[in-house]
Amino acid sequence: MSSIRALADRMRSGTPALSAWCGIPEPAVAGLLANEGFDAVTLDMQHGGFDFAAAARTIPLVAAAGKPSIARIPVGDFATAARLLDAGASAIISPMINSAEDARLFGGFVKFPPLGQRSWGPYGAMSLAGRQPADYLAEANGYSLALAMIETREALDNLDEILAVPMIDGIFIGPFDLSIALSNGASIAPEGAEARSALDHAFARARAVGKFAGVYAATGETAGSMVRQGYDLVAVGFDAGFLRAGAQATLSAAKR
Ligand code: 3PY
Ligand code: MG
Repeated sequence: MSSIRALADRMRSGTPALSAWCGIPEPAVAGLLANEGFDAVTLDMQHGGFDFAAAARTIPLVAAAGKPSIARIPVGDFATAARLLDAGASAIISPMINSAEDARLFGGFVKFPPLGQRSWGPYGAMSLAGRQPADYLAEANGYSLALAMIETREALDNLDEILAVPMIDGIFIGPFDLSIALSNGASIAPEGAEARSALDHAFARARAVGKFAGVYAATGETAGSMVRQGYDLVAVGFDAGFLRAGAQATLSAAKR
């Protein structure tokens, strides 16, 4: 099985995926994390330093470790979603999807006709998947996942309509932005009661219609509780945080 389709296959079989989260636009960093026990690596082009060229260089290195890559695109940059899939990404996380119209525009770049309007040119992806054009065209919509980020009040209000868009495979909840939105900018409390009840609501709505539910978790403990709750995809921590935590633990042991 190629690493490209491993993410969709895993989540469809009901086995949750734990993803590392990378913002340092250096393929070696994502490659190192891919060789750890993560099931996938997410490359962040919204708040992380990845541009398309860095992501396209990173995806084959993650695949060399047998792992699928997920990419989060910048807000509204839907054309880049298709280029990342061409380069071999398995899923695209699109931030700030607030309406069914946003979801349709996004999904149209992820799925080939008849579902969407993705244009042909998956040369990196076909090589990584070991597929010929006809096979890839027949299969790609099934394993190129469109995940719509739910992280605003408007997105919560329009959640069922977003979930009903056929090109959308699932949602990915952003607890940080959601907590800022729900408190009208007063606080950032991704673990707070208001954010947790919104998360539970979004999770339940995705489940009710048989679509994937993903979420970002800042810590391993939170990620564990999300996995136990039944989320299909949990992205945890971030590369710079792993570096800092490792450096601080090592130095404090050395200075003890
Ligand atoms: C959020 O929590 O807002 C996110 O975007 C997580 O990455
Ligand atoms: Mg966010």
